Formats: sequence, C-alpha cells, structure tokens
Amino acid sequence: MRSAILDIDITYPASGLIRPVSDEERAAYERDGAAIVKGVIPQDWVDFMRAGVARLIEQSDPSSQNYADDGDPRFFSLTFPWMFDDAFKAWAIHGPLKHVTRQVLTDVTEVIFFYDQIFAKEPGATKPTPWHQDLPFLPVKGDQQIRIWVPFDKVTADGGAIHYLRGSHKWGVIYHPVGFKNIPAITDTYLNSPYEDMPDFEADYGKYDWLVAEAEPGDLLLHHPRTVHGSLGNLTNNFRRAVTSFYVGDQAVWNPHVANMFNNKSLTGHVTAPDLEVGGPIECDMFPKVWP
Ligand SMILES: O=C(O)CCC(=O)C(=O)O
Repeated sequence: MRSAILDIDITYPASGLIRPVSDEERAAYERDGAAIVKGVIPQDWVDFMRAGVARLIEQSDPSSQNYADDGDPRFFSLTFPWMFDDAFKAWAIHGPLKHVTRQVLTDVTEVIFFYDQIFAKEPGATKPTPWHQDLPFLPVKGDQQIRIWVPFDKVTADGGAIHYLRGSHKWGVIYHPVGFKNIPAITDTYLNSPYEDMPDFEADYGKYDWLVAEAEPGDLLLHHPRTVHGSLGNLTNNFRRAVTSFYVGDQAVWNPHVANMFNNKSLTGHVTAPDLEVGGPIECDMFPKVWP
C-alpha cells in the first residue's frame, strides 16, 4: 500500500530525462568517482526547482544552516527539504533522478530515495565547502549508493564549482566526517567516528588530480559517496543554488555508526531517524522506494 507521506498536493512538471546517461559518462563515474552529465534535466524542472530553492532560502527557518561567517553573504543549507515542501517531494520521487540512479548503478533492482539537501552560496559567499567524503555522514553500508548534485544556476570555477578528487573513491579509506562550521559539540562527535584522519588536501591541492565541475542548469553531477570533494567560495555576482539528492539500491543496508548525520542535531534535528534494524534494509516511509 502506498504511504500517505508520498502524497503531493501541487502540480509539478511531467517531463523526464532529456536523454539517458551514456556509456562514456558511466565509465567516467566508475573511473573517477565523479562525472558531469550535460544537458539532461528539462528546463521546466530547472525553473520549478530554482523557485523552490529560492522559496526555502527566503523562509530560512531554524532547521536550515548558514555556514558562512557572521556578516558574510550566506552559504545556506537545508537537509530533508522534501519532507516539508511538496516541490522537493515531487523532484525526489517523480523527478528524473531515480532514472539516472538506475542507469548508473546498473545492478539495482529497486531505487530508494534517502534524502536531499540544498546548498546555496549567495553572490560573494566566500566560505568554502571543506574537503570531505559523504559516506562517513551516512548511516548506510553497501556499494549501491549515489549522490546527484543538480545546479539551478550557471556554476563557474570562480562561482563555487565542486572539485572532485579523481579516483579517491577507490583508495579504500574513509576519513572522519568534517563539520562545515566549527561547532565543537559536532566536530568532537565527528572525531569519535570509526574512520581515519584526513590528510591536508588544501595544503597539497596541487599534488592531486581534481575534476573542477563547471556546470549549467540542465546538467547534473554524479559522485560516489567515497569521493573526496568540496568547493571554493562564490566570487561572482550570481547565486549558486543546487540541490543534492542521495539514492541507494536494494542491497544497501542500515549502518547507524556514532558519527552519522542523525547524531548531528544542527543538521537533522528537524527530522527523526527511523528505528531500522542494524544491517537490515533501508526502505521505509522516510526512505521510500521510488523505482520501479
Ligand atoms: O555544494 C557544495 O558546495 C557541497 C556539495 C556536497 O558536498 C555534496 O553534494 O555532497
């Protein structure tokens, strides 16, 4: 039976992916742990979601974060917007990304939507996104996991493009999660994670091979949750608004380790983690199956 949490009361675009993900894009994702997929999101979805992001930035309720230093242009973020705004729910459940997921994670028999997050840097928001992997924030284990970052503005190298450390998803190492803002209660918990200290990627930036993912509305970025990534500030006069969505496959299992995102109340205090069995399946009301 369909869960009431999936009901949507607004009209949303009916369009799907403009084209499937190509073999070359899939190969780039597998090789580098990140890939740019150009010209796949229809304009009606871009306009619909840009308006949704603008609405939630305007609202800026206490469940959102501003990672910028006091007085600086904002680096706005909000986790789980889909649970509070039907535009995001439509995007997560009926939008084109579930098809991207099954086209890239070719062995999934089901696609489960895990969560979404807004990342918006106002014009002049110089705050970088620290280098990090996503896996250590996530209470999920297994290979069938993918992050899809969709921009609703043009994103240039000086406008906060994401930098992905090519191949780092294959290094076999997971680093402690990193606080996007220095809140000791959180950063201390993160250091108790079962993972390793992160090298100083900033100091040694030039030693590594980075994909600097410039993108425009209509494009999307794929990355593996083990891929090291981050972004610099937005030095342009334009907004840099994006939504990142995380999907998993039927073989992913629940792994609520000590440093997972649900123990960071500044990030997820507005939602309640479900009581799932450790090592058991992820699918539930909060993490719904969206395909088939
Ligand atoms: O937009 C950003 O700067 C951060 C995005 C990110 O870390 C992610 O989507 O995993």
